[in-house]
Amino acid sequence: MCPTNVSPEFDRQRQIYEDTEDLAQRIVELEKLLSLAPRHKGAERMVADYRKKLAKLKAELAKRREQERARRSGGSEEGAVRKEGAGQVCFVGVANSGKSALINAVTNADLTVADYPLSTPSPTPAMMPFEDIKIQLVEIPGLFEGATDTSIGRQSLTIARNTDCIALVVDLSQDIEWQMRIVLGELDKARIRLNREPTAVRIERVGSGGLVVYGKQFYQGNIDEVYEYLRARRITNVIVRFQKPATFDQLVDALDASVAYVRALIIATKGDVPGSAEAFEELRREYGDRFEIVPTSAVKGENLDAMKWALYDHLDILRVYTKVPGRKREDRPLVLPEGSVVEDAARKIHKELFVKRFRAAVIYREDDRIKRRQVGLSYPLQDGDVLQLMHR
Ligand SMILES: Nc1nc2c(ncn2[C@@H]2O[C@H](COP(=O)(O)OP(=O)(O)OP(=O)(O)O)[C@@H](O)[C@H]2O)c(=O)[nH]1
Ligand SMILES: [Mg+2]
Repeated sequence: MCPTNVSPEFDRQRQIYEDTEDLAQRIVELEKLLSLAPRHKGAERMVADYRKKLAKLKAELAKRREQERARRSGGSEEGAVRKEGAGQVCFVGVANSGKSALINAVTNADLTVADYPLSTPSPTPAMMPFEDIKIQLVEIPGLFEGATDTSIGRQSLTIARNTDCIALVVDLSQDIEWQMRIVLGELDKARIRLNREPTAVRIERVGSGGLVVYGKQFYQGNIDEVYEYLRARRITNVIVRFQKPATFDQLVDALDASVAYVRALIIATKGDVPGSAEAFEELRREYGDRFEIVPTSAVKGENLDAMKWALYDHLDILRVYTKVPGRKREDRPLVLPEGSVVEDAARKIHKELFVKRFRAAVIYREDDRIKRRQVGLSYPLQDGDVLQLMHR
């Protein structure tokens, strides 16, 4: 590399970078080095070389992580929780945050509630009856720094990555910042992204055509690093579409099939303890724009209905009650993903009869001025709809 006029800080950082062996740390040091790099013309070449190096190191790290994951997924399934009910919510928090007490308060479960850590040693499911359906709640053993590196932590987080919703249980009697740092940190290490937009970057692997990037204006950074990263990972034919503002990290996530995007909310608990109002304010100030926050107290049974509704809302499902002409509606609703239309319900009941030989559908809506309306197969359903199907 040609000698360039550089600052003493840069020189020092270069030494640190060159002496660092750990790959992840090397990346951090190189990023620091780049931030200290001179901006004049004579240094351009050097900076470009370092940037290429950085892309290579990141690609190497991604590859190692993938290998690690492949190794781990060969492990046992012991302690796995079978999904049941209309949807599943994982209760995640530090030890003693009050997860078990909350779950006991809204289910028939009798989990151990105790003031020592890890009183719930493995992932534990319970069923919560809610508005004619059942929602499965799973307590994930208390997280701690480094939990992802333990076998029980990995097993627990595998459940969390495949769940429908994560409830972050925050204890208003313990330090808020500390809890959030631990919990968000471990989830992030497990490649679980909360309330993140998975559609900001779309990746399409193609057989030929080279590297094509659309929506460059959305990329928040130097677009060269995108090409460098792809080349360094030996991805030669791909279409990358930035559809919304996106960072380098989002690009890396999008290329990584193992990243999970999960809806999440915060359940703030122990609202009965002194000082909890201030703690709740802090929580709202720091995290209110990223998460819905429901304040509760398991001990006093406060706001548990609001919690149930918030959990339900985060599952993004609809309840649709079917009805036979001349009879009352069914007691148990069909459960469909939000955004479903009449045809989705018809398919679930009896495809031959109600889709292929569809004649008409009638929807009854309680909170509607029009109480009864005749609709077609493409009509969007709403939560609580009563649906009557007729076939030829
Ligand atoms: N004041 C108050 N204390 C609570 C509340 N909920 C739980 N606790 C207490 O907090 C401690 C921990 O409660 P658990 O429900 O066992 O907490 P956990 O998160 O399940 O703990 P682990 O399973 O060990 O991670 C116990 O001493 C509970 O009595 C609450 O709403 N108010
Ligand atoms: Mg517990």
